[in-house]
Amino acid sequence: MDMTFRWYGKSDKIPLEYIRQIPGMKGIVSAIYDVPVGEVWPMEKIIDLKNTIEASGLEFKVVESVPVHEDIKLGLSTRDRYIENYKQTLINLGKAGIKVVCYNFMPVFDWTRSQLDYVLPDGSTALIYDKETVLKMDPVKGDLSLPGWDSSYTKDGLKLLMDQYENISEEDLWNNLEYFLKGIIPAAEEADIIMAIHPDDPPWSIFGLPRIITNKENLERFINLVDSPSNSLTLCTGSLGVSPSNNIPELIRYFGAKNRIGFAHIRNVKITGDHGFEESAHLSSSGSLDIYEIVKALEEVGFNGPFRPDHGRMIWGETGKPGYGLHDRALGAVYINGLLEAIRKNKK
Ligand code: DNO
Repeated sequence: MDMTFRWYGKSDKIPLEYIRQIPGMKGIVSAIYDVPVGEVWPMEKIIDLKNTIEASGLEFKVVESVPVHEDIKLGLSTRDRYIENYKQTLINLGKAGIKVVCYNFMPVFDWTRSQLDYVLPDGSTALIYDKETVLKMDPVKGDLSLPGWDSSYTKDGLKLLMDQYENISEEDLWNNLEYFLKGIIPAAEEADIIMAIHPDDPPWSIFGLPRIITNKENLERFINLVDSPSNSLTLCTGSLGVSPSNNIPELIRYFGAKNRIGFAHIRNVKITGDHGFEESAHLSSSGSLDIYEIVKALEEVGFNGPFRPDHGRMIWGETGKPGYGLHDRALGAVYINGLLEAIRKNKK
């Protein structure tokens, strides 16, 4: 298991040098943010990013994400051009030595929360999700926008896009995902890249849009769409873990034994009610997930891919990208190091 850290490129206020100082840190998870969704990532930009990362003594381990154009998710006739572009991006990434690409297939919106700076009793702030608040949120009205969302849409553009999804059922989305995978997985295999789909976050429908990468049954359906180790999962403990029916250590053992976990995101969450949660510190006792059992399952199943400590709270006065400050993610990293050391020594 290789410890990695997400870094948002040169505009990230956390310097690579600081990330390198986290004990056990091996690599960076990053992406190119200035190529429009659907276009090919040019080789020069990929190499430039790789060189910047390597100059700090870290490896460029994972791309998170190469976004999937909405025309592909909608199954429009224009999708073939975007699929060809996606394949070319994978070929370019393969040439640069990238081994894992994380992506998602959530219509329109990536991860969604009702509040980004909820104050916890200890004074730290965290991302939370409250069902009633989200039910009242309307992304098409007002200035609602979350950090994980594509901000390139105008309100009218967003409305048009959401209208297009009115006729898309979950089954349609499955068909469109299958079409996409059948197009890109052969290119990923050729490029020696593992495509690791990120679960929907949260793993249920929001704003009336379908979401399908949500639970064990659907993850199983997903890996069977194209039976190849290049068609794998990002096992995100916090995304799947907010559904009490998702038993994370069991999912790790099940999909790990099939060699279909390409990447892992380790984060804790505290379930606060029906479709409600707070993101907590990584420590097991801070949330609803047993991080010890999660790390143990990854070890026992022989997972040897990259993982990253995921979303942290904002602590010690830090400001920055919600979920992606330095301090709490670094605390998560050292906690996971401690768990790994203890688990490994106990095995002997
Ligand atoms: C949230 C992230 C997601 C993830 C994408 C993958 O913090 O885990 O935004 O990067 O869903 O495509």
